[in-house]
Amino acid sequence: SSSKIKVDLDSSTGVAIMQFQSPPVNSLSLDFLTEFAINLEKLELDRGCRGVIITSAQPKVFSAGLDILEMYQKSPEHCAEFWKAVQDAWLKLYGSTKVTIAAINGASPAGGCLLAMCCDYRIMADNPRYNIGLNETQLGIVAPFWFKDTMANVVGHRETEKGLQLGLLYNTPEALKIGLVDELVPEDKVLSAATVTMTKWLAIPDHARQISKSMMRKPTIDKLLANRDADTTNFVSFITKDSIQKSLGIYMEMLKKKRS
Ligand code: CO8
Repeated sequence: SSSKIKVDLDSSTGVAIMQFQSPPVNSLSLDFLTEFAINLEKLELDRGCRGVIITSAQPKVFSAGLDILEMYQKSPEHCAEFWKAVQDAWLKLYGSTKVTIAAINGASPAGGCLLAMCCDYRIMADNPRYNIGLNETQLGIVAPFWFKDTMANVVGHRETEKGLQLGLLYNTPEALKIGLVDELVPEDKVLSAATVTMTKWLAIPDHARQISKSMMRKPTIDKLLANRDADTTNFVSFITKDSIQKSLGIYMEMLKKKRS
């Protein structure tokens, strides 16, 4: 199968640009997540890489989040395998020792928002049609504790409490206001702005920055590591419920009808 992620490492700067190229909407399928984790692992082990910028090669969408088809009418075994891949991608990105920057050049709901929130810094295209947030409750599903922790670590407890319950998708000025993104720039400047920020972050000695990053994130990461299997079991029993499957089916129909 063709590659869903393109990685270009500039050996002179040590900066890798990772582009999502899984049309139409970069949904996070099992294959996508597996390739993502492998690429991150490779960069992690590469001493010539110091920073990673993640962005989309698709117009208008950064990532549509988890591929709903991986959770709809699938066996419990498949759901468990899928969920382990979601956990693994999160662990690798949230725990990366590299400087990570999200260049959010399109809509970024749910799992797309999660990937962006895992980065050290977020720059979003200032387009009124783009939004970002953990909208899970709108699908009738519940973001797990480590999605919640990741959001709380970015925007604080109160905004997370509102955002999670209401399944809020924030437009770009709202996202900037609550600190869900750090910067808004014109659409065609997202990648260049990310490069400028990367240069600033790379001016800090790696070891000192890495220890500081780990100090901030380790408790959140350790919490999932200590509860990984239980979290998978929880996900599988929840997602395979008839009522939840029904909600997902209705949501998929709504996505399709929206266009006509
Ligand atoms: N999964 C699977 N298929 C998708 C997804 C998705 N997440 N998103 C879009 N698609 C499909 C659409 O159904 C459509 O298919 P088709 O061509 O067959 O009709 C195609 O992709 C293109 O989609 P759109 O026409 O909607 O494209 P637009 O450019 O108009 O809009 C958006 C792009 C804004 C990204 C829009 O597609 C959208 O809002 N998608 C849904 C996003 C969403 O709600 N994702 C939530 C996924 S759940 C998640 O990530 C976390 C779950 C946590 C686990 C919970 C534990 C129980």
